Amino acid sequence: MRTQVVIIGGGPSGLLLAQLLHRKGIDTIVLERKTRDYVLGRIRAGILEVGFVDLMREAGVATRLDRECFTHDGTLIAYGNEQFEVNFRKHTGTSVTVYGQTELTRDLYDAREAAGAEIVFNVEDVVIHDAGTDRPSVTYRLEGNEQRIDCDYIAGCDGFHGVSRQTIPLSVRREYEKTYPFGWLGVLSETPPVNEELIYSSSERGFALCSMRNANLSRYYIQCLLSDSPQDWSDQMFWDELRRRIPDAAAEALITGASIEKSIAPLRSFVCEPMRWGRLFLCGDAAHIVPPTGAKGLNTAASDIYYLYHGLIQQFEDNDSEGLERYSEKALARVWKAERFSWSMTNMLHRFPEQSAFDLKMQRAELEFLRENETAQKVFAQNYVGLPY
Ligand code: RFL
Ligand code: PHB
Repeated sequence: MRTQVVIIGGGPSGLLLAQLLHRKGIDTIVLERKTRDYVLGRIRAGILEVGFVDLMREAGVATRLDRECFTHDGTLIAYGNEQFEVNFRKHTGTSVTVYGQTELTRDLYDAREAAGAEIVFNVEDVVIHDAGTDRPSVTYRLEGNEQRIDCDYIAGCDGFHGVSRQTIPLSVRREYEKTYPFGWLGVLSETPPVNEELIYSSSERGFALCSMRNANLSRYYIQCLLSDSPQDWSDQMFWDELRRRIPDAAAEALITGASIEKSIAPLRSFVCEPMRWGRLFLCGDAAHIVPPTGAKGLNTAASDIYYLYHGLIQQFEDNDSEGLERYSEKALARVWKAERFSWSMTNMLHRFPEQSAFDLKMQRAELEFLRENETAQKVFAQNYVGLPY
């Protein structure tokens, strides 16, 4: 088999790139290790920056998103019983979009199927060959048979545990990592959201977040121990703990119900440099991870896709390799700023096991400064809605 671009990973990064390239007449084959239902069963991101929404529109897959999304002009930040709003529109003239990763992935799968373009599910043993040469290829096993695709370029969109990053030799690859001593326990429930805007809440008992997917689907998170498992938390325990960590008015307004999904995610910051090796380009979680506090994971994947998409167009349409050569540098410049914002928001809002009384005072001073200072709010808002590409 032969194609122009092999895309490893059928998550949002891989599918978005595939759809954008398809619209420009560039052939791709997407290889996905799992099934479509498995990928759509993962409940993850919910907040999209304007850059992401623009790419969905450019890919021609934003009809349902534009119809069903919520637009949020600000977010609430709470500590103890205090709360304040950071207004994005006032400070940046823009807003963020609430639309679940599950829904946008479904839209991308539907578009790929409607276009009759290829996604190979259930692939095993994917191996990248000769990425450092002009003739790369990818082999994999499907139902026990070895397959091979020759191609011009490879996009490694296979998430944190994929094979693409590991293909970059250790002599070239540099990895930066920070793990946090806690996780997030998330619950999805068919209940109306507690508030119109998200509430990021720092409490003595740990962090909590009130988010949503639609008018009757809420997403809540609480900071938990890394040793916890979702089975340790009954629905009742979860709702009781959430109520203790959010301001009284929200706790009273909270409508609870049966959880339809409950999972724990560890928090990690991670960056791999470079993001390109020869004809292999890493995108999204394959190259970098942020703690979810700033809602930046999926949005940073989108900026990678933007740079790679434009680099590939420049190469295929104008035979100009400048965009591809500068891919890693451009993507990383934006990634590190999203890493910094996610790290600082995580530090500001969570309880850490070894925190001293002094550390707690520092957190409180930072929250009060943000509440009182318009310039600090503007900086927060600029980062939250997304830095320019
Ligand atoms: P994904 O989604 O992990 O997809 C990678 C795909 O590659 C497949 N794969 C392979 N396929 C073929 N061969 C192999 N060897 C393969 N190995 C793996 C996998 O099966 C999978 O289908 O990566 P991608 O596409 O880069 O997308 C990244 C996003 O999923 C991620 O950054 C976000 O979910 C992060 N995130 C959030 N991001 C936001 O921008 N806003 C948010 O509000 C937000 N909330 C979150 C989040 C992540 C969370 N968790 C669970 C980590 C909330 C949470 C709780
Ligand atoms: C979500 O709705 O899943 C969500 C929202 C904001 C975040 C993280 C997750 O910062």
